[in-house]
Amino acid sequence: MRVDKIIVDSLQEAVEELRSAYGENAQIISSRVVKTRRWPFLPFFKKTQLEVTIGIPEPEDFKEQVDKNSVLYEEIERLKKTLQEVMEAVRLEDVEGVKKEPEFSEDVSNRVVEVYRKLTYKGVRKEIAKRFVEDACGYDMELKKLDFKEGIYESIKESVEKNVRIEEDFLSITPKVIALVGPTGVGKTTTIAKLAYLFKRREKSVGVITLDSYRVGAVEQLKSFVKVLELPLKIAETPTQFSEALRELSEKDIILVDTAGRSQHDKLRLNELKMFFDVLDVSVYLTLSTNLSELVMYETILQYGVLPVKGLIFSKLDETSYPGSFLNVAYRTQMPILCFTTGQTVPDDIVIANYDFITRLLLEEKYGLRPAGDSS
Ligand SMILES: Nc1nc2c(ncn2[C@@H]2O[C@H](COP(=O)(O)OP(=O)(O)OP(=O)(O)O)[C@@H](O)[C@H]2O)c(=O)[nH]1
Ligand SMILES: [Mg+2]
Repeated sequence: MRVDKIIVDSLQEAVEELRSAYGENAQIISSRVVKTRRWPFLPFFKKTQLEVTIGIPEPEDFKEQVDKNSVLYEEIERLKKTLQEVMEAVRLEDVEGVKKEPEFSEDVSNRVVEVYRKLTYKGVRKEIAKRFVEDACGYDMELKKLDFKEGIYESIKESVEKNVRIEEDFLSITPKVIALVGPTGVGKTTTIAKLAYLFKRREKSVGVITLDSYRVGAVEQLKSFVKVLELPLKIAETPTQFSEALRELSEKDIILVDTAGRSQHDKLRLNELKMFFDVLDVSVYLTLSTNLSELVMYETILQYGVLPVKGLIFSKLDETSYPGSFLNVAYRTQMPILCFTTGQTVPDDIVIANYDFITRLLLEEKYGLRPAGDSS
């Protein structure tokens, strides 16, 4: 990819100029305000303009990775359509409330009703809770009702396995490059540190790259983590520097990539990130804080759909009273969950997604926040 700079009056102008000269694949990497002379011979009359850094892809850069990502993007497009409808339904439900309990297809046993209520109490939407308990049931000839096929825990776990996707064997499969993206302050950097520790404990070699050199203190925060773990850290500000850093760390089993938090509404900054991930083979995970409302989580997934997001991380589970909302999102999007984070402590407060943990989270009064990381 070739990186260039242009001076324009507005971002709109930059986008138009870029598209007409280089087509859809050219992207804006960053922009800054500059003062330019209105007339070269009169130094005092200055005009405020934008200096925009643009990336012009070379054809060979894109081909392979875009082919790979196109399947992912097709999935994301399908998901976006479903999410629009889901969001409308959730909005209505939140505003008007659902007056009626969904009807079960058959009469159900008392313990099924009890578990159904527990799930809804934890924030699982009624129709989703119904689906989860029904999938865990069979018809009991003696009771002449629907009842759990086995014990409550085993039955619900089976249902969770059927309805929720997780990244299986995440800690074992290497080599790979994993990038965490998401809104500001959701816990990306802390999660990178926790993941680095888990991989290291499994005797994998780990390198870290940060694309976050904007926020004051961001690099220092990461430096303090990697220093303790004795890991190499590279800082990349442009896609070219990023591919250079990846090359330098190519001997590692795992490369973890931290990014700057970006509001889901900031399209320009999201498109900057796209430049980094469309060209190189990176597994991108979107981090969502579970204390966000479910609607905001859907909205964030929609807006982050400009990136090849492969799966989700649910952070700050310790801060939510309704852990069920993550289940609604995971069920409705069918995006695989990579991990949960459960507190501020590095490296302990992380759980690599596993069906046992999710089932306990749904059924137990107070879920066990530890041990978990490495239970897979
Ligand atoms: N309660 C709780 N706090 C967390 C968790 N994970 C991270 N935090 C805290 O959230 C704050 C932000 O964490 P960071 O890791 O810096 O978040 P970030 O997404 O990298 O933030 P930006 O880079 O600014 O976008 C810190 O105070 C963390 O200690 C968690 O699972 N639970
Ligand atoms: Mg950060």
